[in-house]
Amino acid sequence: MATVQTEPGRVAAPARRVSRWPYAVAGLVAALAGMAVGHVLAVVAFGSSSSPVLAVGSQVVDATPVAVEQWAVHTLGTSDKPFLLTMVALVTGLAAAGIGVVGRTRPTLARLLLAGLALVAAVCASLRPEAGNLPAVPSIAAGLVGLPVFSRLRGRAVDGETRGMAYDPRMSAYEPGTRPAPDRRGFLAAAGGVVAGGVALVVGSRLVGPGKPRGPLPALPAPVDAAPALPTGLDARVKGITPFRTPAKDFYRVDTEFLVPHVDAAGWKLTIDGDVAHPFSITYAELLRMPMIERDITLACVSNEVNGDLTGGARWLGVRTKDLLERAGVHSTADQILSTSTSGMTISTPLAALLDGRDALVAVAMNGARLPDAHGFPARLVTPGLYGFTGATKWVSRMTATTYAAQSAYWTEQGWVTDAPVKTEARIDTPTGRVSAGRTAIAGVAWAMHRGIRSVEVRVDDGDWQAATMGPDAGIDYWRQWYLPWEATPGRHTLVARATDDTGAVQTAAHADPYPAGASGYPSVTVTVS
Ligand SMILES: Nc1nc2c(c(=O)[nH]1)N[C@H]1C(S)=C(S)[C@@H](COP(=O)(O)O)O[C@H]1N2
Ligand SMILES: [Mo]
Repeated sequence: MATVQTEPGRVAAPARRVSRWPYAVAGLVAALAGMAVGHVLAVVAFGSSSSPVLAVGSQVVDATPVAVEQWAVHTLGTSDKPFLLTMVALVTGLAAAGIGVVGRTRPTLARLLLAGLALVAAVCASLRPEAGNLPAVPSIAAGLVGLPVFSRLRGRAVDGETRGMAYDPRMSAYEPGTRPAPDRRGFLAAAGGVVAGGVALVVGSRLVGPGKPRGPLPALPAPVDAAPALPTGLDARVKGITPFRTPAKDFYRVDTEFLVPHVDAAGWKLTIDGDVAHPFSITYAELLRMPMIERDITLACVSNEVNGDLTGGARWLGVRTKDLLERAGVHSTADQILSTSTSGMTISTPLAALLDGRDALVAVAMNGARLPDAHGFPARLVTPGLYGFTGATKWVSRMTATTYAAQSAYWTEQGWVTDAPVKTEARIDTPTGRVSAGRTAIAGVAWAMHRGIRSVEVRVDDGDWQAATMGPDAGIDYWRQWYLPWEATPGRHTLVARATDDTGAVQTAAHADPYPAGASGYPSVTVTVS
């Protein structure tokens, strides 16, 4: 029970229960309305990175300790971004609800605090490396919309509360004697209307949204050096095995972007600069006129846990990275290429890996089609043998020859290694969980990009290592499928695998976490046979 304090000499109103919910709702709805308007304004006019929610979320990601980010990638996979956005909206909404309750008795303080939330978003948006012009505008608009929404809803909440009460100066929405009739329905209608309007705005902006019209694009060229037909894999013969080639739609995705960038190829350029004799820029059409090669290359993410699924094999079409670097004339002082994406992401690649003759590409197509937006349209790096975070910059727009001493990339700042050859790993795809007794197959893939896979062995419980049957070999930069027929007997069994690369080295049994140089250790699964 709360009593209403009154001025000395006034008759105290009968004590009664005061509901704080309408004030919380007022704060929450005001924040939602502001975030919706700010988001829509950002997406349609100022660049999505200036959306208040996205800007705060991006700043949170950048400030997140690596361990937490690792956890997020593994626990949530690529849904870590929608999750983070929801969290930002939720935390902001909760904070605003709390501010709304404060506003019951201290409306000015509440308005200042709400303005403070908008200010935080404005600062975050302005700090984004990919910020366009006037990045603070959507956040300021969020505040300009949120504050009056809050004042109106708070006014209605006060109406509802002050029915039959003595005038309380702290609840001073109205002068004594001028209070209108309480209006609970009006309050709910107003709050509901604001929420519905916000939803309509966000949904509407999705429809007209960021999909910039892409004019007719120049056709993809035929490769001057085509890849041989990919041999038929074990896909049809072994149930549950990873397909030999990963369709683009199933290809794992790892990046720091909230919204997949939609790059307008007509306005895109790739610039090669830094410690070079002849810096230059080329357009998409010019890039497509350069000689292209086609290669089957497997990509792996350094964040992939042992037996994890952050790997994929695809056919890439692209210009040799080396051709571009040679045209620019990289000075011998450089030791890295710092590549930058259209949204300001930076990735370091050891220069040596780009010049040593491997099929490092600036790729424009994947599995015979233009790169999907999620995988880097209009162009990305693909560097066989290096984890994606050092060799596979998507939406690449600049490649700067420099040194590790002079400039460091996003993940280098977070303590990940800079020289990151992919570790030899086998993965067990099947069986998992429960299987019925009888003949089945233990199967999976193994990779050791740029060394190649020679063999895989499997051990059941404490038995001997048994040689698996190997699938076709599509070159040292591509993974291999393998399987071992198995007579499964009832009970619990532990299956372990290990791969040997083409140099004859067996993968290490030593466990390592993904951070900072990639996971290692034998993959192991426990199955129940019945
Ligand atoms: N611009 C940009 N490129 C990027 C990243 C990124 O965050 N931004 N992530 C890298 C990482 S960690 C990996 S593993 C690969 C993944 O490529 P994919 O999403 O096409 O599978 O992209 C790399 N290229
Ligand atoms: Mo990665």
